[in-house]
Amino acid sequence: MPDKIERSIEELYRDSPERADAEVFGRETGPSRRGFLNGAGLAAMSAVVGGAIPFAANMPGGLIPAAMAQATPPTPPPAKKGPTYLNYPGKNDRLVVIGERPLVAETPEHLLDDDTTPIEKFFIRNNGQIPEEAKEGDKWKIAVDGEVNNKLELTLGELKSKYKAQTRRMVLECGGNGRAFYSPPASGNQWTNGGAGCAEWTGVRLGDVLKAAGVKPSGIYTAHYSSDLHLSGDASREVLSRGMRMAKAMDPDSMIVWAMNGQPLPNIHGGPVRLLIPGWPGSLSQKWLTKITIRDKEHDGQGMTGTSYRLAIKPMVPGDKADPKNFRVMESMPVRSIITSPANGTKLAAGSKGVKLRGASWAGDLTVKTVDVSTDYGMTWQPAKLEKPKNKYDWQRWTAAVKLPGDGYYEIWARATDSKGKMQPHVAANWNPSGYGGNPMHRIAVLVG
Ligand SMILES: Nc1nc2c(c(=O)[nH]1)N[C@H]1C(S)=C(S)[C@@H](COP(=O)(O)O)O[C@H]1N2
Ligand SMILES: [Mo]
Repeated sequence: MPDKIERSIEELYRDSPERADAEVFGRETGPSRRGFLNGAGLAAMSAVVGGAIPFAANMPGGLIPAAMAQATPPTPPPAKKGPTYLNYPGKNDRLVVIGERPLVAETPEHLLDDDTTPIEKFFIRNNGQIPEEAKEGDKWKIAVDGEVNNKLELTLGELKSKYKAQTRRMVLECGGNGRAFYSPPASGNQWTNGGAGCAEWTGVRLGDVLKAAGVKPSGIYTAHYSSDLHLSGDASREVLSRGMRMAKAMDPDSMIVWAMNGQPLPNIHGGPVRLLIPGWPGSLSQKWLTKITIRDKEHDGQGMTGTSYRLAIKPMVPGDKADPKNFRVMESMPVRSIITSPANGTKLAAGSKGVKLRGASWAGDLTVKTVDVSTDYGMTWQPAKLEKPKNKYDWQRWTAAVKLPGDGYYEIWARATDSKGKMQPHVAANWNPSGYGGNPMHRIAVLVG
């Protein structure tokens, strides 16, 4: 057995984590009980992760070591060899492409180490074609119609001159962020934690514009429209058209924005003008915004029906068929924390006795109460120093210093707890077919020596 393990354990973990786990930890005592990581299993695991494992005794069975888990999200076989990096004007060449058509790219956690995410590092999510850049942005037209007393048609120039502008640093996060952590795999873009970023957005309150339009009492829901084309090129097919309850539209931080980090909003991020609806799935933040229709019922546009941006009300058996009646529209995003420094896979000099950590955390509509970190597979935890958000919906940066008792392989885990006491789970929970709400603790691998 030892020879076989050493030859194939890495491949095994990529192809069949369950089998690899059984071989390393042993399953002789039955499927629900694991052996200890010792002898041949420990040697094989150490060979794969590249060092002795000081806390091996705490390593949970079924755990794909962080050293290999992050680089290869559990996509169905054949597993990808390595990431494809983005090549796009103005974008960092270490963003990871998770879809080419439409273009989707995520930001590895260690590139989210800035307090404000630079545009070049900000994730990209398209559902359709990327439009040509608008030549005269201020002439761009936005309409407001539906259940309103005064239909509006405004140019971006008028929006800028007639309404009061504000700037907020706020997280934009894809509804599917964390989807790659689901098992069995959930369908959709396999985001790890990088479908999120935190930028300074400048624009006006959506609520001010809706007030000017005079929403009728019957107007209870928004519907968002844009000019991007369906991948098929068929102009009659919607790419994405989502909406929200009026209360969220009237939130003073729900905005129509034209600038990002003080720059005119780049075309790839929806320029010249988009919605920015913080705390809720990114799909509400319509790019290339052309129209908002106020409706007297929940919107039913592209991305509103079936299991799209919907969560299971009652827990379902992972992998099971969905019953449409068991779903509701996803609203606030769940609590999440990421370690932004060091990067996953960092090697520290032999004899290093500890490492300083930096990270970020956020919690949809809520704030983060605590972030804790562990170096011993969750046996013990220590609190991180957590900063206050700059304004509502900003992320909260955190720092911690942890001790590493000897040379070898470590996993550093981070978990956040939101202001209502909900904590990130060990594994992605509440499985749903389209994989929303996956927010397990972030784990990185660090090798000393
Ligand atoms: N018009 C339009 N708006 C859109 C999308 C799109 O495909 N078309 N994608 C949405 C989704 S799913 C997300 S997560 C965010 C991503 O914004 P970004 O590409 O600026 O990061 O934009 C949203 N707005
Ligand atoms: Mo998204």
